[in-house]
Amino acid sequence: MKNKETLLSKLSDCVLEMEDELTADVAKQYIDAGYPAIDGILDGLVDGMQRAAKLFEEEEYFIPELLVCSESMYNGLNVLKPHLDKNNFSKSKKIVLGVVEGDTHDIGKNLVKIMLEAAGYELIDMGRNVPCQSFVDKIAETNADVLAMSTLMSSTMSSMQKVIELLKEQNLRDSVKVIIGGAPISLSFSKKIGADGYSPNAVEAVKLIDELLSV
Ligand code: B12
Repeated sequence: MKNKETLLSKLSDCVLEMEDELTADVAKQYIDAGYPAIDGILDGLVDGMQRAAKLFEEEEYFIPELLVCSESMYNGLNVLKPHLDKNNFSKSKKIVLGVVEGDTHDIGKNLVKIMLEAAGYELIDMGRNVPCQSFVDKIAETNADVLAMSTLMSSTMSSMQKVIELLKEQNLRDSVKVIIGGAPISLSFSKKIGADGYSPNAVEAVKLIDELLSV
């Protein structure tokens, strides 16, 4: 049986090296060996995606490579996700989640969704490039407890502020907690625009929401 570290680095390499189908096979070997799905996702698949992102910044990988890397990552996720330790108690709390207007980066948002679902929350996923007013309409329609917005681009960060302003104008701000995240987001930006919180990754996002809702 392969040891955990070997399989984790193989998972990471599979994503980086665009091993589309092999990623799922290695993920199966990892699960069959009895290792925890959460580590396989974060220390294997996400690690590979982060290494790919670094090569993109260094202009060694370009958009087509990144797309195949993300496809490999999703192939592995499909295998690992059903094995995440689920909190079997539904928390009876609803979260509206989406990527803001102008931005189509959704890998991080999808990871946040997976972790929150595993923690027992009900997720309403609005996808990516979501118009500001659509977030507000969805909060009004669903009475959700939390609005979670993601962006990876500095040019679209201002949409988050716009959504908060719209919530205020439509008297909905006090009925929903707003959290934000994504690579260019910081705690100080979150405070500046009047959000209730920020977290740097998907695991911390669960803790943040648990705290905000006192569950
Ligand atoms: C993959 C990628 C793409 C893929 C996206 C595929 C997809 N479906 O998502 C493709 C190739 C399509 C793409 C396209 C573009 N991209 Co791009 N892309 C990236 C790249 C390399 C990695 C992003 C990623 O997936 N990271 C891995 C995930 C796991 O991390 P993450 O998203 O940060 O998410 C984690 C946390 O941030 C957090 N989180 C995320 N969301 C949320 C939300 C909440 C509520 C919380 C609490 C936490 C949280 O939790 C997540 C998991 O732990 C980044 C570079 C980088 N280093 O980030 C550039 C980058 C984001 N892209 C960039 C750009 C400019 C573009 C393009 C305009 C084209 C171009 N010229 O390159 C287009 C965008 C078109 C558009 N309008 O949307 C720039 C943005 C620059 C900026 N600061 O504004 C970056 C930074 C690259 C660069 N340095 O130039 N891109």
